Amino acid sequence: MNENRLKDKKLQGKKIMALSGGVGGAKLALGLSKVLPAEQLTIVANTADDFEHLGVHISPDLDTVMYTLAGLNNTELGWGLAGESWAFMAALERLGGETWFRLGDQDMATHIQRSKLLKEGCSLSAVTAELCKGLGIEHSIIPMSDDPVRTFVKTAEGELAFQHYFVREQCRPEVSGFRFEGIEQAQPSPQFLSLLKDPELAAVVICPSNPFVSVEPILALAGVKELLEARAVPVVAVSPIVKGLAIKGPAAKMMAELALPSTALAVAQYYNKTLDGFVIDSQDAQMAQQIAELGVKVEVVNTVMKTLQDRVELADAVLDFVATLTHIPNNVLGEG
Ligand code: FO1
Repeated sequence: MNENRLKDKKLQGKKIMALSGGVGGAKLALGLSKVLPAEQLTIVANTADDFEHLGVHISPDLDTVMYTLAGLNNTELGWGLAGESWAFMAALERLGGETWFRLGDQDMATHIQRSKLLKEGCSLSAVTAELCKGLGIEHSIIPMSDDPVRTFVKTAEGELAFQHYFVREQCRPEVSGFRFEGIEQAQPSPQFLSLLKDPELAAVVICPSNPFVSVEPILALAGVKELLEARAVPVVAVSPIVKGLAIKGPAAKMMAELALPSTALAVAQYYNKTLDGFVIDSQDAQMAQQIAELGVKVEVVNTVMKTLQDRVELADAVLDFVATLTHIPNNVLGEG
């Protein structure tokens, strides 16, 4: 299903960049990978959820996107690998080790191999390329940065490292804000930066990930928003909120705690000036007008992705929408 289905000639041969966090974003990334050939799609994954744990470097969002595009992802858990076994966890438990962050036996191979290559001085970009090759992934999946950026969640009990908040405390603490440690020093990864500057870049798709903790770290990197602003390249986001609920993860709860209405409109307002287009679910169609009043073009489609077909259809709809926002002077389009 990898034929190049870009109906609209404006995008043919052009490059699409997708920004993705974990589960929700990875679904659309998969859909895009089924519609776009490898040379036309680059997925930039959030790395601010990364953490050192049990002596290994873990990159959850990179792994979720990689495993999803490799068709190996665990659909019950939403993370990790399908058909996983947990002998390592059981053995660690017996030794009194930390088992709150579940690490499957096959998944451990990823963390061990990544950590070994990082210790040998490889960049996270180079490590990711190696792991993708091993998993037979053709499309480019790249980290947002090779420098450390770590999300800290501000709660009434003080700051929590992201995985401590998300997994160990199961998102229970009330959130009052976020801090991305290292964001001031971190640079976009080399391929991310060159794609942002690439004249062949036709659009940026912000996948339906958590805006605050999965997408914001990517946009907050030095120069990213400025470069997006400077280029007449449409930026289109797919709402991660449908009918006031996040399909997966704590986005709706976070919005409530941040005194933001957990609505597609509030997400559009959050993305503010960054967006040219916003894709909302048919169940939120009544919000389209209010969102359009922000100066954002709105597309109303089914955004709930249950099947592979849903993922492909949403990808198609997003790319068709992008094409309508792509203003390429006619003389560039050539005859016909
Ligand atoms: N999420 C959980 O809720 N519980 C876990 O035990 C857990 C383990 C885990 C291991 C590897 C990995 O790549 C992801 C894992 N996740 C787990 C999900 C992870 O916390 C989230 O995917 C991201 O950090 C949020 O996008």
